[in-house]
Amino acid sequence: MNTQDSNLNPLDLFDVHSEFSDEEHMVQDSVARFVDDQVIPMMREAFEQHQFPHELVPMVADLGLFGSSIDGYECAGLNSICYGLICQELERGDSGLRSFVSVQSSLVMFPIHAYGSEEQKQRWLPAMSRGEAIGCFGLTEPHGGSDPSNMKTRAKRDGDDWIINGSKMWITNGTIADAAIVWAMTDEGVKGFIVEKDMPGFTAPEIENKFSLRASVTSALFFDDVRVPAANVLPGATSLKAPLSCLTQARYGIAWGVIGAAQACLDEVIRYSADRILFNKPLSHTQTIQIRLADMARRITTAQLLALQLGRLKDRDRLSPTQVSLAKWNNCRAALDIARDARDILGGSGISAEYVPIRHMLNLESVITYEGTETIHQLVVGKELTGANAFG
Ligand code: TGC
Ligand code: FAD
Repeated sequence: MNTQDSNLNPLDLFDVHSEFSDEEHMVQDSVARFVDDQVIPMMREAFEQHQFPHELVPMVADLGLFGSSIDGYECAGLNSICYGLICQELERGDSGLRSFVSVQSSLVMFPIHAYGSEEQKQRWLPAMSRGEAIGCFGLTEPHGGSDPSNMKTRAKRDGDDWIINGSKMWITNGTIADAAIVWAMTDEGVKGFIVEKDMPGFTAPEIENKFSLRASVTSALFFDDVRVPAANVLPGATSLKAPLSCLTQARYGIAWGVIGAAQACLDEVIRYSADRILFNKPLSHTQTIQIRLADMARRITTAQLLALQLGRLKDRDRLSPTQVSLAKWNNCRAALDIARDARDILGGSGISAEYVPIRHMLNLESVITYEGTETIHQLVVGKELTGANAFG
């Protein structure tokens, strides 16, 4: 944390922290400690090595961060502000780790909890909460992720079973998942299936050579006549609305998470510009740099206040997907712009992994794309304002 003579925290100029309850403070502080002590020291190497840090999984589980919003099934039952703060602190470390937790919590445990049978919940949720089972979420297909209604992966009934054929692309955790929540078109509309890693005909190769989210596993999923028993169909998921409702949960977490990445960049660049002497004075004493730092603080503050209100609406069960779209769009754009500008203020050092902005910047290129691209979220808000659907 940067210290200055003022009482204001440069990373929280509007003291949003004071709005949180004791429980929310406790959750934020414990995740922050974990990120400072365990995550940050290893993330640079994990990113450089293109390796997901598996050793963090039991620690994340011990902190109760998987499925933290779920009540019961060995989950923590925390409120939405707590979930947001968890994402924010994790992403201050690295977007790849936040992605891992987002997928497990919002895209795998959430649909099992919301749409699964009691037997599915008992089988998967406690194991996932303990980090003993890992999940992934397969919605995007190679021909175009923005329009999941044009889904080509198909499931056909065969007696009591279903046979799945098709493929998914860009799937976080795919290669390391024990269970994949797979969305497929059927004669009865879109359904959700729990595909288990050893089911014959199912493969999940890792996508190599990424320049973004290098500490996260991203995979393709292939289904070649995969036979899935009826017991693995999510009974409550009966249309595209089911996977889209999962996206709302994950996008909510991202709107909070990216604030952490932006804070890490601003923190770094405030320190760097104070120490860097150019033309006989610290870089931070120039008007242009101060304007750029002030602009970063403005964007972070706006993002924090948006996220806070979003969380309050969610906890009152009054959240609309349009509000989540606006926040995901605004906060990802803010974080990416901050990371890019922070990289530039560092000059040549900005391209070195010794400083955090370039890693956050590269990660945020994925974060602004996945869970709905910026354009998709702009069009969701446009539809809300005009009543006209510009997607069709
Ligand atoms: P549309 O006709 O608008 O909607 C169909 C039904 O679904 C409802 N709905 C939603 N419900 C909850 N949450 C949402 N976000 C919802 N969006 C729509 C809608 O009300 C309707 O309900 P009903 O009762 O009328 O049937 O559907 P559309 O086909 O026109 O699509 C709209 C569009 C373009 C917004 C949607 O397709 C979309 O969001 N596209 C982007 C796809 C996307 O974001 N994919 C993300 C894949 S997962 C991922 O990226 C994980 S990254 C993981 C990590 O963190 O590492
Ligand atoms: P496309 O849909 O082909 O879009 C290409 C471009 O066209 C974009 O710029 C887009 O904004 C623009 N565009 C689209 N529609 C319009 C329009 N109507 N008007 C104007 N422009 C438009 N998916 C999952 O299902 N599960 C995961 O776990 C997952 N993890 C991911 C992890 C990573 C690292 C990445 C990069 C992606 C992940 N995704 C995942 C996929 C992600 O959701 C998609 O990449 C995203 O939805 C965009 O789909 P696309 O890549 O096919 O791009």
